[in-house]
Amino acid sequence: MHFPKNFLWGGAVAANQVEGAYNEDGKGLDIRSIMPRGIKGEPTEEPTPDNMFLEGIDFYHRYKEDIALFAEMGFKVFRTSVAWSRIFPNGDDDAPNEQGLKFYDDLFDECRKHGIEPLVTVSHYETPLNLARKYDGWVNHDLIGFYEKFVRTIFARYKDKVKYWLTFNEINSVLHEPLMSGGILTPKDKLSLQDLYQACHHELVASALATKIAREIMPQSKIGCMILAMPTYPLTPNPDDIIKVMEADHFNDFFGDVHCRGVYPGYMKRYFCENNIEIKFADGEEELLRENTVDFVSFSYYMSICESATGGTRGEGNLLGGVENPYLKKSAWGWAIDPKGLRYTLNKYYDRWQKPLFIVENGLGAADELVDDGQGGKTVNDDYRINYLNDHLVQVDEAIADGVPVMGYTTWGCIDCVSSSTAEMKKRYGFIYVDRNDDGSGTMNRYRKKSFHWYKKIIADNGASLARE
Ligand code: BGP
Repeated sequence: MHFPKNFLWGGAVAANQVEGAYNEDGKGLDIRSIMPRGIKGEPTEEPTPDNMFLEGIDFYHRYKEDIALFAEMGFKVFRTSVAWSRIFPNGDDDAPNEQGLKFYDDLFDECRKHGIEPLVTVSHYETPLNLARKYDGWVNHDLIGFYEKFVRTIFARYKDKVKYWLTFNEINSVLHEPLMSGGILTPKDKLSLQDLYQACHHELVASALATKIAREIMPQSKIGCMILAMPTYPLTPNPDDIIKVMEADHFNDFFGDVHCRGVYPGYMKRYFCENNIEIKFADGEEELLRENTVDFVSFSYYMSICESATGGTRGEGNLLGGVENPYLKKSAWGWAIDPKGLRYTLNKYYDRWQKPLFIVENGLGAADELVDDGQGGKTVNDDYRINYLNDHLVQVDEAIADGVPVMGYTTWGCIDCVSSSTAEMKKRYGFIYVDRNDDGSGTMNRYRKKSFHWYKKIIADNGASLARE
């Protein structure tokens, strides 16, 4: 195996999917408070009792127990986010909420106590609801100022506790899910391309600004962008399919290109021109983008898709969707399982951007069954999850052997949490089972799954015991 000695093994969650305590200690509402069906249903006017995000898995009160379990597995790194509305309840408040700041002080201290390095996403699908209602989220240029205030506050506060930061979760997803990703309340079918791409511009500028501020406040820090990676394959060798793939890739690579090169690529200028989109750059924004490119590129990887110029069956799946690949099996939620696509992505991204890469999400969402473990306790025999993770990690190893610098790997939902797209508890990713059900029942007790013990071993021997075919 080729994993470097200092490889950052760990797991990932996001505040809105685990913390719960949605209105405690001065927290304001965020867009999740009105998304009881995730992206599969209409937002509600106000929070409703069937909304699983409101209580999450009660991580807010149980984080010590959970971090102890991560430490037991040997985590070197734990990725979570700072809930913006815990710090600035309305997003546009004058002063931060001290109780919110204190919570993350304690959380990061707890990680450090166990020798776990926090990896923190500044904005992970949890824009304060007031910013969505009053400003239509990132469509409005003012969001840059509110975000700037948020990052200055948390960078100054946690500069000695957090070294690794990500500016926006899956920044490219705003093109597909404007509310979840960009806090944009205007329905997607009514949102103009002009406003959508202007919102992207505002996020890109805010990301560069965060990078600049991080370098001023904490020169030792490492700042990354975060991209939803979904390799696109041509359905056939027809050159029309190849061009279709190239164009589909451009809409995702655009975000990495700006983050790594500091300028808008020519293909986007062409697209803007042909679609009467005129991106408004405020004074200084061009320099800001150029001078503040990222230290590393992080991404989520779950599946690949195909594209075709002439149709094909469009499959279920992760936010971007695409044409089904006849060579791949799918998860119970319709996501195509493609470990080799991860090696391909790592190579492609490194060839393109020449920056260290960090896989900050990967995993299998499945409906687990809690059973007796034969020793008086309970467990889940999740061999399917072990196989999925094993096969993906073998491909990470292959990419490292190809010469790609990979900083680390954090599995998604290392403890069961509320699904981002469907708002279900039933879709579980964790090494740790949480007794919580979609009807609101359950004790919230935690149980180690079979994969818990498997991952512990993989971390302990730095991947040496991964199974090769
Ligand atoms: C990504 C998000 C995560 C996450 C994951 C799995 O898009 O960054 O927040 O939840 O996908 O998706 P889901 O929870 O919908 O299965």
